[in-house]
Amino acid sequence: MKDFTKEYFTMTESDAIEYAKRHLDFFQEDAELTCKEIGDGNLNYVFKVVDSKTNKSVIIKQAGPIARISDEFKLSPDRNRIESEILKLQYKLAPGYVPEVYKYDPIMNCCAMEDLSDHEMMRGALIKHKKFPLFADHISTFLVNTLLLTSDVVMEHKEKKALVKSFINPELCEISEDLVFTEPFYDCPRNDVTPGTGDFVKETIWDDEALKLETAKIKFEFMTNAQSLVHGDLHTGSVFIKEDSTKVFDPEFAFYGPAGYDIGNVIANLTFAYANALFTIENDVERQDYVAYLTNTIKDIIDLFNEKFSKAWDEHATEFVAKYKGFKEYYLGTVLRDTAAIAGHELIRRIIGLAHVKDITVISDEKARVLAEKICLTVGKTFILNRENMKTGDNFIDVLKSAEEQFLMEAK
Ligand code: SR1
Ligand code: MG
Repeated sequence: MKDFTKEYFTMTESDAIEYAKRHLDFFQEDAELTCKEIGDGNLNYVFKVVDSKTNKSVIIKQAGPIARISDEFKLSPDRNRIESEILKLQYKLAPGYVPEVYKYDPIMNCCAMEDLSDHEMMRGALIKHKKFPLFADHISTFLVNTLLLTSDVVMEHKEKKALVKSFINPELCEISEDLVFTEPFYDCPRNDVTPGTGDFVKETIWDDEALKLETAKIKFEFMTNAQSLVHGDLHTGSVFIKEDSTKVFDPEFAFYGPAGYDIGNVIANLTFAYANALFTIENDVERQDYVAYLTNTIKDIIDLFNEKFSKAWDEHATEFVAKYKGFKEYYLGTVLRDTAAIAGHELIRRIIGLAHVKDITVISDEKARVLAEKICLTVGKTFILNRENMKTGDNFIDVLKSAEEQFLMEAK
């Protein structure tokens, strides 16, 4: 029998059953447990353990020592502590929008949490062109609560600094520094560019010195602006969703960084869904309807974020200078600027860099996929260069519509 209390090892499905029986106070003595490893992310092992008698289930998530996507990434399994701790904190800050964590185990570097099998992964659902009319309301509340309430605007500054220290996440931040901010902007061997998009990437991204200068400024913002406790990887694969419920999970990239990092990732990943819809829905009426749904969702997220942030600031700000006339507007303006900058980076890095998104890779027609990629790159570049002017939902949508128009015209 394996000992889970002495030394870390990576678990198999049968180990996870043993672990659940002996170390989780969750199932009854006579439970008949089955287990399946269901992880499809880039880094971890996710075991779903089910009692076939009662259908009761739990998720055990274990951090492995190397990334699944590539053994070039050696990662401390301590990221599981970061993930467990931030999930517990966000569960309090944004009740209803985060799964419940039952246990964190620092020896096995795993945590046990609520099984959300009645939800589906949002990216997959969007690729199936499903609609979630409550998402904009849910995610904007999640973003305002987790980002504003962990900032110096609201928190006692020494307590906030203690959190900054506890969420120092150097290895996972290094992945983002490389994959999001550095590698997509030069001909890095780790990039993975669709052949038909190659010339466009060279001309419009790699050879554009003005763009590269802006990406350098934004990278340093990412590394030095300890503004809010961010999720750090809030793409649509980090959201479980159903009609009336949204749950944000997988925050192992969490650290104190610019608040716009999370909002920008949400906007960019909805833009990938938008590009997918443009090129995969054949029926004109259905396509226009779904594109309109995504357009409104993106617009609503920005506008609701603005509205709720402003209200939450008035209710919760404790910092003395937060009440100075004009400071809230200035601060919110910088968050939106960073949102556009990060949305731009996410849009570019998922097309050029190592880690792609299914919304785009599932577009089977090569010509259509290249067009979708060019739209994403153009929107991303415009977000970065025009970030100071991006303040409302309409500002974001205008950039999207004009890139779409440009490339659909060219395609005709
Ligand atoms: C090596 S990990 C590649 C990507 O997967 C994660 O979800 C992050 O987005 C990271 O950049
Ligand atoms: Mg992940």
